[in-house]
Amino acid sequence: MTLNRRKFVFFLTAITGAVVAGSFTKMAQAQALEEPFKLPPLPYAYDALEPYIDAETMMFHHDKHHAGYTKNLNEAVSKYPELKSKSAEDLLKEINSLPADIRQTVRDNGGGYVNHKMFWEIMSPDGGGSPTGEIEKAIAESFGSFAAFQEEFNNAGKTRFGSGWVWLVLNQSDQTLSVISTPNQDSPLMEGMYPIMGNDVWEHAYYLNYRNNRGEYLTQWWNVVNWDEINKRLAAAYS
Ligand code: MN3
Repeated sequence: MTLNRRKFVFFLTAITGAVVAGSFTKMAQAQALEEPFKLPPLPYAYDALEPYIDAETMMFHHDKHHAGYTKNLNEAVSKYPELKSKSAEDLLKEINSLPADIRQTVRDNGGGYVNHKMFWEIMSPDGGGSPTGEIEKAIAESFGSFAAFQEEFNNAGKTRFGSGWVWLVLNQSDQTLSVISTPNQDSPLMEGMYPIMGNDVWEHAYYLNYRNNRGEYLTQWWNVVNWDEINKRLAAAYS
């Protein structure tokens, strides 16, 4: 009797456990389906890029701004289940064929989601210095020298009126590299270009530390540029 009772309790516990585990799995699956886009964690501490980018800027930029774009992108696609299985990058490439009622929201927030995912990765506390590897060659071939490239990039960032981004892109039509800037959160992917690297020139990216001096921010930013990651993106651009 005691044994049977023990067995019964054992099975009851096992079954309850399985049901609970099963419903957690279902909840996780449902959540993944509801919210396909996840805010990636910062790959380093908030203060890792100091003194060039301060911890408070990083905290607000990642935890508030990037989190906001992620939330709004998930909300935008929530009523179109067929869009939830697509990558955010694919949504941007197809921006002009998305349902009209969410097109602008995906443009702004999908752009913000993808742009910032890249941004954290192409910076590093071990970054800075001159470009290395294939990107060094590509910059020399396309711009003459690293200094000439930096000048063009900084100038494009400085003269972008209002909020936006400055980019080094691969034009997929003719396989050439160029420096461009885009307004708001517009991504080069929307124009058939691959973003190899980009700097955020929204005031939220620099105002606490540099105030209105965007030019100084653009100059100092090179101290945290992660050339290893940019080399990976260059390879991806050509693939
Ligand atoms: Mn930003």
